[in-house]
Amino acid sequence: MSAHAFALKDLPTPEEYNKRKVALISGITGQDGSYLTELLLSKGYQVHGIIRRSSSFNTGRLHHLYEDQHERPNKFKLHYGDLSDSTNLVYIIAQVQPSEIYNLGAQSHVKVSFEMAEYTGDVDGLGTLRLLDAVRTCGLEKHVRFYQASTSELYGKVVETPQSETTPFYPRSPYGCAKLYAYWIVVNYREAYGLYACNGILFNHESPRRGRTFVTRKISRAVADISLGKQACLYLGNLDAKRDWGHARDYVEGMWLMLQQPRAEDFVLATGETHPVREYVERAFATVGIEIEWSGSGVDEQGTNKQTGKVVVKVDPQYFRPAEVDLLLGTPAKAERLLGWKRKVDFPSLVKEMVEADVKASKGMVEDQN
Ligand code: NDP
Ligand code: GDR
Repeated sequence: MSAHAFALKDLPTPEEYNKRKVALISGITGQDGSYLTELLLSKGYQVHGIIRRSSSFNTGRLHHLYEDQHERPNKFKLHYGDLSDSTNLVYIIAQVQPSEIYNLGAQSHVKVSFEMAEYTGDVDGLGTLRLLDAVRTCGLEKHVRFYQASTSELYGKVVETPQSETTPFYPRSPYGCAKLYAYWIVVNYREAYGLYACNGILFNHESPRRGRTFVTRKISRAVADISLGKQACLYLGNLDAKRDWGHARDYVEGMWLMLQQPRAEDFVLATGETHPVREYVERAFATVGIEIEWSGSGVDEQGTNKQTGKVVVKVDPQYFRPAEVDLLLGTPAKAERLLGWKRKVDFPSLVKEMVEADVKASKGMVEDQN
């Protein structure tokens, strides 16, 4: 039992405690938070989430689950909080007494992190420390299992491929540097205090719920709007960057598996394939039968080349980053071997699902999932 003043009293043994299946998720309103909530509810967990107070609506991805909350108030609950507020984190953990914590909350946009470097460091780096310390303050370090949303952005500049759990890190953005701190503080708390804490080093994962400013969703939305005559051109940044793209639903399953093992370890989740941004664009337009041309001349106000009739995709340097991660390609071998994890959705199916969902949303046939 911890010597901290706020330690909870009369806790059962860690084994007994873990049988309670109570999860706390930071970043529950994000892409991964919504899929993870669905998964945990389906497994019988009581799910608690930390949401930020916002003047605009920020629970759209949870809407379908939130309605159910009224029918099953003991299964799903949201708490106001922020990773920059230690007192609030201690209060939430003391109240919820979670058996599993998933730290998904972050300023997660790499390009934005160059503009908000200190904030990103505070939330993504120190925020992780605050959550870990809140666990200790409540005396739960031997009871809670902790998942940290680590990232392939840790690899940054290419040292070797495929990137694995043993590949050295070389982050290339304030976001990557903040996540590097978070990665190591998780390892440190595991070694120093015996906390069951895992880093999931996840490569890019996408879905129809992906934030609209990330490249895959920006493209799928533009393709939908262009196909319906609502948008003319598509402007992008670096088309040559290569990413290892999987589906978010597959990846949250891996997060959960990491917390069900006999001992805490770090795992890569990836597909083992890499594709340039350019290829995503080509596949996405092909899904709706539109032929494209790169940076063509003689473009009319509809964004079409008058001679060829093709839709033009242009490069706008405003989307370039001060330092780029050129190539990400991971190996999921360890996760496949030890967790029995396997991604189900391949790259062509992912692109197709995202474009089709955005076409439906753009037509107003379904509610936009974000
Ligand atoms: P999103 O950007 O969709 O979601 C981020 C979540 O963090 C949102 O719920 C957001 O709240 C919340 N958040 C932001 N700032 C704070 C703060 N100060 N305090 C508390 N919560 C905050 O990200 P994803 O779902 O895609 O990713 C989840 C996690 O996994 C992130 O940590 C990300 O960095 C990491 N990751 C993501 C990968 C991917 O490809 N998706 C790959 C590897 C790692 P709000 O809705 O109010 O903005
Ligand atoms: P990334 O995702 O930086 O890999 O981080 P993003 O989709 O933003 O960029 C992927 C690649 O596409 C290039 N790109 C563009 N990117 C954006 N956003 N907008 C554009 O117009 C554009 N044009 C080209 C980028 O330069 C980049 O090379 C994501 C986030 O989810 C992180 O939180 C997570 O840790 C990593 O994935 C793994």
